[in-house]
Amino acid sequence: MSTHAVLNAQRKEDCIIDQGWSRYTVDDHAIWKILYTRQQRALAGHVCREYLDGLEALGIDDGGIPDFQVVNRSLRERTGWEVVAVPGLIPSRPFFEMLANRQFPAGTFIRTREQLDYLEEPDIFHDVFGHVPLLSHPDYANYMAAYGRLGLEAIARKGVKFLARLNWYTIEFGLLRRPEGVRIYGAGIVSSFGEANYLVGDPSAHHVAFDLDRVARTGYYIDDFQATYFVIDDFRQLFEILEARDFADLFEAWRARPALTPFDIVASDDVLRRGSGAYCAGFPAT
Ligand code: HBI
Ligand code: FE
Repeated sequence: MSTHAVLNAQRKEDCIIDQGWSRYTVDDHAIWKILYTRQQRALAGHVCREYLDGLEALGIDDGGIPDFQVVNRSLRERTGWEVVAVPGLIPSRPFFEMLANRQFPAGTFIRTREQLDYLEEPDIFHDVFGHVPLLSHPDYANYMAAYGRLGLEAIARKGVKFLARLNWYTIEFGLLRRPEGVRIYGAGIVSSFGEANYLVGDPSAHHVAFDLDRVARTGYYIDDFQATYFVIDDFRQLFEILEARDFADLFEAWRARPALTPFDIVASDDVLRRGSGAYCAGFPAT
């Protein structure tokens, strides 16, 4: 199945390919090891305990690119999730349908040595090192499936833009509040050397307590570090918030409110840290 065909696929079955684990080269595995080792150093003391437990439970380590079949044996047992191989970004409908069915779509290619710090499309390191470990945590696993169900509703109600924001500020760049300080859970931070160091060391960004309606109206820059990070208390909170809301009135309510930029702070915000705002170069918000 060529990538082009996948881009037009509307059924999730048409997007799934074979990972072809035996085809990875020694250099592919060496690039995984470089990325893994570097991120473990950047994340030490700042990533949430649940993520580290997931890495260990699924046997994801610095030994090389994980074999989805091996990962899935542990993952299915724990939360019923499985990792399925796709050629890259897939259309929203099969994407949400997969999540609703506890299937996580992961790319199979790994970035080159020249792309260690940034690449456009999510590669297997972003998808598997960044996203997969937390799928072994029951509450997070439930949230991801609920997110997929809400995504299918969003397509029907022309609200995918709001789901993209919810994805961005939780699944990709979310933080957890802990007594000892915030802890990282978002895959976009976990898998990025630059953003992990920025999050840990730079005072520019705001930290605001998560609020579903607030996140749904907040735009984001796809190729810049975050000007605001949203902070949850625990994964159960995320799941229960989605489950508690009636989808029908949700999209109407979100459409009625004007969008915010990532820089904004509004009166209703529970601001945990007001950032210095010095950093962000600012790209057009989405
Ligand atoms: N496809 N493989 C893949 N991975 C994603 O994260 C992804 C996608 N397609 C659509 C999509 N994300 C977005 O629509 C959501 O993030 C909202
Ligand atoms: Fe991602």
